[in-house]
Amino acid sequence: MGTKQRLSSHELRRRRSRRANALLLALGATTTLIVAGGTLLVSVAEERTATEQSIVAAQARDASTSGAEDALARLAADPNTEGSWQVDLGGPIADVTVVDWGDNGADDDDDGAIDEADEQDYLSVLSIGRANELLDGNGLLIERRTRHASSATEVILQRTELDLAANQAVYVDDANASFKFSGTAFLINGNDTNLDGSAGPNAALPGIGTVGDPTGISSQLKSNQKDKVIGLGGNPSVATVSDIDLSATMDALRQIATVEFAGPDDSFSGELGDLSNEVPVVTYAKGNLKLNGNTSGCGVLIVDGDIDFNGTFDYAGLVYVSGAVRFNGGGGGKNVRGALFTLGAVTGNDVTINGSVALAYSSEAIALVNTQLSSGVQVVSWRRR
Ligand SMILES: [Ca+2]
Ligand SMILES: [Ca+2]
Repeated sequence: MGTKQRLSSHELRRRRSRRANALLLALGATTTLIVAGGTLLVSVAEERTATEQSIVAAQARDASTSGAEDALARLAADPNTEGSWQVDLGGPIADVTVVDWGDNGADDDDDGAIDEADEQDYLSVLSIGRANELLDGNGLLIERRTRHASSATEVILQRTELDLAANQAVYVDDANASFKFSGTAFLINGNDTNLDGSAGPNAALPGIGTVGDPTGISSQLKSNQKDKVIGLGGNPSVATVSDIDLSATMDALRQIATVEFAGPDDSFSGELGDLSNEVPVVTYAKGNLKLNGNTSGCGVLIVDGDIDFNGTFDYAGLVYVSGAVRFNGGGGGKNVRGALFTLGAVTGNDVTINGSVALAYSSEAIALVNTQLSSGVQVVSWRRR
């Protein structure tokens, strides 16, 4: 007889049942782990999607900001920048549009009037940054990847007007300047004169203004020439005026010039701005300039050198010269309404006035330049939407 323990049928059933429970428990645990693992995989995938989407959204926002900054850089270089262009940011792009509120046929400030005076000094920049979106030439969506985004930046800007002023018709930075006045066909006039030749609204200024003692200049006029410099104080109207930092003024103005002569010696005849339609431009000559034939213009003329007025010259605005000013005889009348400023020549006469020359202070000409030319733009508001 064996000694093997015999188990009762009851005991056998009990043991089997316990093993089954353990197996079930084990199975249960595995299932839980599998379910948990599945949830984990799903949430990692969702997180990656969200991260990718937020990267794409950030790319679109950055592109939109870069586009607006590009517009501001262009406007700083030329305050008259308008139109649409695209900035490629190596993948993301920005579609940039600059609109001048003054002539766009829209009521931009929402006051019921279109392109009225209030809108004239404003412009807006709209920059739409796009990431993973491809547009055709007409701005229509061609292709969009699964993860894509766009973002718009709107900037409202105000043009800053020029603030040029004159305290005399002709300013000479050096009281010891040497003049060559020839004949009696000239008139330097400090009385405010309108563009049509009629009397302007402002009080009279000196015909010639300088820093320091003015007698050095007035003594260079012959007795029959003294009444050819008229204006405040009279006969001749040469007076001390406040010092102007002419170099700094010229330096600032040449930044906004839209017509340039490269130098060192240029000759020109024609139009420098539109005098008859009163459309001013800023002209900068980077050296000596000879104006020949028939020349007319309106705006600001900056000459970093000597200027020779030959031929006929008719100008409304402000003329700044760092060297000698020579109105040479013959070839027709020379007419400047506004103001003329000179630092004086390095050698020779500083100012030569020969022939039919009329230089008059004109508050109308100066106002025309100040209101129609802008020195730049300033940001009024910047928002992303
Ligand atoms: Ca408008
Ligand atoms: Ca309006």
